[in-house]
Order: sequence, then structure tokens, then C-alpha cells
Amino acid sequence: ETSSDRLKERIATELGRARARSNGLTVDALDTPGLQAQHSPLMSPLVWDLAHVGNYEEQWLVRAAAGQEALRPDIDRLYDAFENPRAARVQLPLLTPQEAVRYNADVRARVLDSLDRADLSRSAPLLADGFVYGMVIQHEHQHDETMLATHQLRTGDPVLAGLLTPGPAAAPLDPAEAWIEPGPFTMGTDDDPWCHDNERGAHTVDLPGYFIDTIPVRNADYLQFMADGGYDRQHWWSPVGWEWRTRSGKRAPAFWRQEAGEWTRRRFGLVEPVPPEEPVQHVSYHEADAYARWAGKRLPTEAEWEKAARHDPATGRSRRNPWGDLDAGPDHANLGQRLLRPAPAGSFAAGSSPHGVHQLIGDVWEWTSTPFQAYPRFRAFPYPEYSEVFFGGDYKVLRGGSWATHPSVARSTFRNWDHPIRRQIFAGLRCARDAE
Ligand code: AVJ
Ligand code: FE
Repeated sequence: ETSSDRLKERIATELGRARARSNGLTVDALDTPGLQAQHSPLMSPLVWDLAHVGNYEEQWLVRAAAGQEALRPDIDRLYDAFENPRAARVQLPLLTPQEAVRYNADVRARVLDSLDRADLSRSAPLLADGFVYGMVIQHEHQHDETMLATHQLRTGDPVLAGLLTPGPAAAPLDPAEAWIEPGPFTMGTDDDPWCHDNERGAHTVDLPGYFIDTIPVRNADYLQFMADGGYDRQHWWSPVGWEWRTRSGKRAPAFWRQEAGEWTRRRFGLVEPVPPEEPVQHVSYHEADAYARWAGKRLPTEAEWEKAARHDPATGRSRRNPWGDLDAGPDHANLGQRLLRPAPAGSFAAGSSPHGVHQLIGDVWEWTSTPFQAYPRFRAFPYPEYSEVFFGGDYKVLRGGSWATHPSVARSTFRNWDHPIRRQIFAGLRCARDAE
């Protein structure tokens, strides 16, 4: 068996897993009206995401990679994210759930057939090391995470299995902060075969020393901010943040409610007490920024986050992940929807960084203070709408992935971005501060 055969087997397995996950979040979970409904103006109907992943796969793996004729060129426009804003997708003549499953399976059959004959050697950049297959696998998993955000916004009885699965027990906490010594590190990558264009261009960034929290901010910490008038005092908010706070009227993370003095949260239809030791999620950038100022700290920059997650002071090298270069295993991080929630702060000692920073990967996306911008030597590949068109917009970078992010997507170089007012994503924060 050659390495190309092994890569093809891995691709086929990962494609199968992504599809099982997509179907599990759609046709296996909800009836047709539930899949066609618009659960929030922020989100697509789930049936749109389902056929969109099939259409993306058709465009990239059937047409571009295998050079085959199009199956359904007539539906390209319906599933073009730029053509149709999320709130308008419910109006479109979309495939029904059954048609979408069938279409996705037809596309997949052609992909698996042509994969056998594909040349994944380094000659053609799109196929080299299976890049375009990795791009499609990660695309499907990213939409699966988006589908989970839609499920969280949906009201009604719980439909997701595993909601009651107990998470790991609370873990003992290490020192609260890690010191990251001043000096250069390598940010971004040139040699991670399945990374996206926006992660590319390994470049040296020289940072002053700084402290970064060893754990994400917990619900218990966030409740203290709230009890201390965090939402009432403009002092801790940026000008735009305060504008958002007053205009929106928000006074707690999304999905929280106060009942008889106790804070509860709704999680995929289940109402439960807010668990104190869990990382806070469903906060906007503005809330994260205000919390950090209240705590006497600040959000890390994107470079500070990445140095804490990758820099190995013993070798001077940047690792692919906090624990080393391998993909995340179950002991490293809470990823891939294994739990439908973050794990308690301090968990996953085996996944901590050389500096002793926990849970950089998984649990909650972490807001950074950095706007989404191109790295030096950026080149859009293979299409500008993945990242380039978002550079310079009103987006902040988020890092690390959440409990809903698949291991194929979560790595220390991966860059996510969203508007600073968004709260439906599984995002929290970790604080940093300057040296004294
Ligand atoms: C990188 C998560 C911001 O969901 O809009 C999905 C990923 N790109 N389809 C998004 C993506 C094309 C993207 N994010
Ligand atoms: Fe997409």
C-alpha cells in the first residue's frame, strides 16, 4: 500500500464521517417543516446548509478536481452564499430534504469513484496532498458547526441525542496566568497541507512579554462581572461596545435567563442551571472586551494567542498544536460535538501548551482583539471568497475552535472571524495582560 493509497483511504473515511454528521444534524433530527423553517434571521434553513455542502462538493471535487461534467448547474445560484443572504434563503425554491440527501449522495458517489484515479502527487496545487478534498471535508464540518448554532437558536423540544451526557468532572486549576517571554515566534504556516489560504505565509512576529490566562473565562467569573454592574457601567466598555450594549439592551450572555434569583441557560431546548466551572459562551466581542477590562486585563491579540498556543521555548519552533504536531485526540481537547457543551475549565491537561495554557483548542472559540487581515505574502487559493473578500471588514478574529468544531478544522493556525456583535457562535474569551 502506497502513501497515496493511505491518503485516499483517509479522505474517504473523513468524507463519510462529515456526511454522517451532516445527516445527523438534519434529516435524522428534524422533520421537513423543521428543516425548512427559518429558526433565526441570522441563520439559513438547515436544508439550505445540507444541499450547500453537496453543491460545494460538486463544484470542487466533481467539476474542478475530477474534471467531470456538472450534475446540477441549475442549482448553483440557489446555494451560492454571496448571491443569497441568510435571511432570504427560506424564500428560494430549495431542494426538499429528501432531494438534498439524494443529490448529496449522487455527488458523493462520483467523488468516491474519481478519487480512486486521482493523482494526489505534488504536481497540481489543487490536488497536491489531497488539499481540495481536505478543503471540502473542512467546509462540511464548518457548516455542521453552523447547523449546531441554528439548533441552539431553534425553540421547541430537544432533538439532539447526547444532551444529557455528563461532561468531565471539574478539574483542579493550575496557576491562573502563564508568562510568555518576549521574543520572536513563527506565525502562520507554509507546510500544513490542508490549511486554508489565510493561514499561509509563515512569518516571524516579535512580541514583548505578556501574561495570558491558563484557562478561558468561566461562567462563575462572568457572573461576578455581572454582579459587579458589568452591564451598567460604561467605564469598562469601548465606545462602540457601549453603543451596542445600550441599543441591544443585552444584560447577560445569549440563552441565559434569571429565574427566582438563579441564572439558567437554554441549551438545545434543555433548561439547566448555569454551570459555574464551564467556560462562558455566547458572548459578543463587545462583552468579551468589557469583561477583560473589568478584570483589569485585555483580550489577547491574534499573535499573542497563537504564540501561546504554538511556541515551544525549548526548540524555538512553532508547533501545529499546543501538545505537538499531531491532530487532536480525545484526551487533548473537547472537539467534534462529542459533548454538546464546553468542558470544565482546567480539563485536558494532556492538551495544554508548553507554557501550561489549557484548552486553547476546543471548548469555546476565543475572541481576539485583532481585525481579520491578510498575512504578509497572502495569495487567495483556490478562490477569493473563502477569506480574501472578508479582509478589512468589520470582523474580529476568533481562535482555537469550540466543542462543536471538528478536529480536522481545529489547529493552532486556523483563523475564524465574525462581526463583533455576534453571539450565536460558540464563543467565549481568555484574558491577557502586559508585563508590569
Ligand atoms: C470561516 C466559519 C467564517 O461559515 O462563513 C463556510 C466558513 N466558508 N462556507 C463561514 C465557510 C464557506 C466560514 N467561517
Ligand atoms: Fe459554505
